[in-house]
Amino acid sequence: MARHDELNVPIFKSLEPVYGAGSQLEEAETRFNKLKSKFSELFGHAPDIYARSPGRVNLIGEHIDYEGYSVLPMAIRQDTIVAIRKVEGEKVLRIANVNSDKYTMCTYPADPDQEVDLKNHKWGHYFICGYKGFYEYAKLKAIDVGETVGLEVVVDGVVPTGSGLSSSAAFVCSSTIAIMAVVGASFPKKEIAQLTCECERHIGTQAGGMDQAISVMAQSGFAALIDFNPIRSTEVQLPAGGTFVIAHSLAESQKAVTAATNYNNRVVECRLASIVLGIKLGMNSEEAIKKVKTLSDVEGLCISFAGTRSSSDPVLAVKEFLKEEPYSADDIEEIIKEKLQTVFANSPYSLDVLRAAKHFKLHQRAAHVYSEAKRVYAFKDAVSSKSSDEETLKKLGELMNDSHYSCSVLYECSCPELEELVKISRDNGALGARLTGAGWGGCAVALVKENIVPQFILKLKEQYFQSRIDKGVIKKSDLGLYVFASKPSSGAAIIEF
Ligand code: NG1
Repeated sequence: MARHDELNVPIFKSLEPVYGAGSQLEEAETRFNKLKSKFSELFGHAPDIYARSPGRVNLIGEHIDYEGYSVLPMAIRQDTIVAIRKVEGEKVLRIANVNSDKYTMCTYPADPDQEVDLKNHKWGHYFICGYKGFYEYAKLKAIDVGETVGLEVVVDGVVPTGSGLSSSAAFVCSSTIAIMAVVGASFPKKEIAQLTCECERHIGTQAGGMDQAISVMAQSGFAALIDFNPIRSTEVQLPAGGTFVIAHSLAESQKAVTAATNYNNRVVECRLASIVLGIKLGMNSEEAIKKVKTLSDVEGLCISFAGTRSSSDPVLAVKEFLKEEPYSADDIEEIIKEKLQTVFANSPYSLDVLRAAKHFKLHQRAAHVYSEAKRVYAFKDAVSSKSSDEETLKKLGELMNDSHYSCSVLYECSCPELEELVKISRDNGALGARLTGAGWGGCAVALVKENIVPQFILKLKEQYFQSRIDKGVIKKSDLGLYVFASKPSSGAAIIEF
């Protein structure tokens, strides 16, 4: 039997297989009805097809997907739905949103070669990422998808934006799958996971593939271990008795806007750390610059070094060969015998990083990546161990706490609000709590014993959210959007009524 990630995205004729029964189904029915009416109101017909893709919460494995390491997220129920209709003979893409007050209609030419105008950020750009990425992939695979056509589109997204829950991946994946479905193309889920990751790079972040992979390949009831190169998803059954509670710090993480100093900066620092390690461990500089792209590329060398100290921990090489003090560009150029501008000449986003950076913290970033990669496997091993659920949950909580410490202190991707939220979570009985997603704002995830979830959420409301309600940051009636318990949900689907 084929692995589930080798199958195509499922096509359903009703909503139950995606949303189950009960209140979630009712909520989904209301959304689809609203989406359909909005579509008719704007375009005068019903859509041809719908595609939906969920957001995700990453349980462990932060900022390591772009270094080639496995991560362990789960899909959440909040998703983005894209309603779409093909308009033959037209060459315009009209992208509207059910929330038209906040997201006004964007129009683009039906041209897959158009550039995404990054200087002028618009919400509709995420659809164009999917559009460009799909046509690039079809071209690469020499698949004839015919003449480009006009598209009418209405989007309904309920994944909170800037929250570290991958609203952007939910939007890019649902857009890409909707475009594929409406032009009659279909690929296995693992190929869509790969291509949607490439898609999102058009928005200007040098992202890894975690968010798209889980959004496309998730299975209801399971978290997933996502491996890269090649991309693959293995289901992970979480122990009974624990629940993940997600809480928004209310600090919005503007990933695309702050890319040069935050997200992409870390990608560049990791590349520099890996080149320097490669050289210190015996590669000549030309070879290292040409061949070494990620810390996983030099892990073997680091482990061999650790072997000389009777260990297999790559962090030993980091401690030995990367100084803790920040490196200046000159320091690094002296080691690698090349100008940084030359190393990154083909990557405009990295050149933006070099212009903005004052120094580079190679030791800390590499120590985070190698130790976090190990924690992902420790998490997976704990889940599949024979220990009691109680012991397993305790171990998972500890690993989450260690991950947060590493993100906060070594990778510096936390912020005061996330620190406060994580502390309050632990003070109120969480077995473990950590920031989730890119950080610098967004959400924290806490592992909580099932029997204390209601009281835990109440405490977060009192101790974190009430003061923000009093200051008018959020409305009390919206609290359910900012703090909620989550079970592993299903991945992308196409819906044809
Ligand atoms: P979010 O939380 O969606 O910003 C980002 C990257 C991931 C991963 C995490 C950090 C995108 C689309 N996603 O996630 O690939 O690197 O940060 O673990 O940029």
